[in-house]
Amino acid sequence: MPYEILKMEAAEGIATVTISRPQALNALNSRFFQEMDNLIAEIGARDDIKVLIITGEGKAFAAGADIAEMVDKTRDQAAQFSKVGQRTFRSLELLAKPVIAAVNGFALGGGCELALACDFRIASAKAKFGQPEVNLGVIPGYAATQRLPRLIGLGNALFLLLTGEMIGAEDALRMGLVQKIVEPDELMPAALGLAKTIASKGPRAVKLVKQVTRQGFLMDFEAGCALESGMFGSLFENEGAEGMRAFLEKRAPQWKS
Ligand code: CO8
Repeated sequence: MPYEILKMEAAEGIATVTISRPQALNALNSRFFQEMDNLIAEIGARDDIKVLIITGEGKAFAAGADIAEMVDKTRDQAAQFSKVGQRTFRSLELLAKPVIAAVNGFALGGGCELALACDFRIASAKAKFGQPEVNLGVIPGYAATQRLPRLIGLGNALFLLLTGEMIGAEDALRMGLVQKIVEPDELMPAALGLAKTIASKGPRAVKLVKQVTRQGFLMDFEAGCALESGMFGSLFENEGAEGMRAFLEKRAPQWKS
């Protein structure tokens, strides 16, 4: 299936994917989810891509699920639409490569939920975040009710979910919703800089940090620690040995991808 909404560029180990439906503020429709599924599979299979950046074209990252596509759905169709999106965002979250959301503008509703499924978020000073579903008489359907409290705490999550209020980048930073704010012109250079930093690290260590941290977050503490020890040990059979030896020999490590 050719990509119509998602535009991908890949260079130096970094894939940048731009949601390009600016006439509808990058509202997420069925086609977006089909393309995103294909893209996640493609990036997962490409050894040359170490880090994924997602951003949006124009003044929105994504202004939510496509309201025009949703409006006439029956109860069952709407529940199904929600499940499809949840599955896609979960597979993005489970992708064995770090994913950075470079939030250029409106990240509302499903658009904010997409950002939540990324590993971390950097925001343009112009970015706006919100879960405005209650304004429309609905609730989030792509797991904001689950991810948001885990990420920013129950009080902050319920504030956003219950008021539908749109917040700016500074408030998002204060809540821990974003990790960094930069001037609009600096957004993509900053995202690429962070991606390159991560891509320069031991690739297996990067993969395991994401896996252990994400899995461990949903486990009890002792089980998470046991998972960490096992994965820590596994690195001594390959790149951990190289990284530590390179340090002692005062040279740059030679990673195998
Ligand atoms: N869906 C469809 N079209 C949209 C959406 C959207 N979410 N957002 C904007 N658009 C369209 C507008 O209709 C408009 O189209 P047209 O030019 O044809 O009239 C175009 O984009 C430009 O939008 P505006 O003229 O409204 O631009 P403004 O700069 O004046 O306003 C806003 C920008 C404030 C972002 C405004 O567009 C807005 O409020 N958008 C809707 C935001 C929203 O409510 N998002 C949440 C949607 S619900 C959701 O995401 C639930 C997710 C879970 C679903 C689970 C499956 C069932």
